[in-house]
Amino acid sequence: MLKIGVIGCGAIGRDHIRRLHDLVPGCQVVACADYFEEAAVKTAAQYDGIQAYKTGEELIAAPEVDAVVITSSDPSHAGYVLESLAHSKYVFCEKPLAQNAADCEKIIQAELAHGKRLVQVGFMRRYDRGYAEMKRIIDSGELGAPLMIHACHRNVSQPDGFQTEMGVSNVAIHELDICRWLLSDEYESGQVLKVRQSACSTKGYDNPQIVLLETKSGARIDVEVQVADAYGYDIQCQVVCEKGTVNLPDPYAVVTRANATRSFPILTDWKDRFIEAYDIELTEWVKSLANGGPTGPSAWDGYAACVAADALNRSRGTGQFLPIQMMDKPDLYK
Ligand code: ISE
Repeated sequence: MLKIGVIGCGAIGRDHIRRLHDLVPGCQVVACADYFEEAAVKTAAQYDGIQAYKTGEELIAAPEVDAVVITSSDPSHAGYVLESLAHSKYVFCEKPLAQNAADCEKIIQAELAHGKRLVQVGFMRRYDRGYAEMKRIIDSGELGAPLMIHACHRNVSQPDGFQTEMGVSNVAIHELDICRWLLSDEYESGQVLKVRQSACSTKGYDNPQIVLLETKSGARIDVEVQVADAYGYDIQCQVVCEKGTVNLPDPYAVVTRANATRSFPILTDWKDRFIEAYDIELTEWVKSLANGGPTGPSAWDGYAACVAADALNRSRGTGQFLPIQMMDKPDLYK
């Protein structure tokens, strides 16, 4: 039985604790911690056998914790991952792995020093059945080479404190991972553009933005990013190949016909949109640790997304595509 400690008792932290407690076989949540201690105490009180710790560091050091799940705020991720590695513990870190590529490099170096993979990054879209089927079709070659991706990522709202850069580093980071995964390709260059701004968006950050990327093989990607005031949580992705296209399916929704109208609901919460992907992701993660170590998205994948995010955020306002340059891939990740 894998004993897990969860750092971060916000929305996704509580959701993962519920999932690990109710659904995922072979594990037990034994500890939680949060920057706001009351949040950890309140969460722990809802379950038998979960102890609230004052700090993430104490939780990581606790002897009963075999593996750490990090769902705290983005700026705290890298520090907790490094601390988990210092204690030789398996660690699952929600996206993004770090705030920038330099911190991801530190994580990679620390993991390399162990000589084995200990880190998995929460790029859960790879476990979504729609994306997985798209990848199967692209990889089969039946549609020829992929040439372009048109994607959009529309959110209803963001918490206070949201900033323009997070439209890339926190939101479009999902596309930065899934596009390189779908195409089995790396990025060559990228640019982020501000477009006509929505009059509904009055919180001081750019909304919408468009992310443009070119891959090593010359494929082009455009991602529309809306972080607030969209009509729902709407994720779309179309891959254009030489002989046809593949589209991400909409989530399951019942169609109502009434009042001369055909309609179906659109989800508003990202945790619901990808609920099945999260379930599969954590189930597979726990299973993989029993079988010798994580097999899902690695520290390298976390790094690749952050290298692209850094370049994109640097490009804002320059009117230029900037190079996306990664270090050589260590053997551990090949
Ligand atoms: C959130 O952290 C996610 O992962 C969602 O997928 C994304 O749409 C949202 O904007 C993020 O804040």
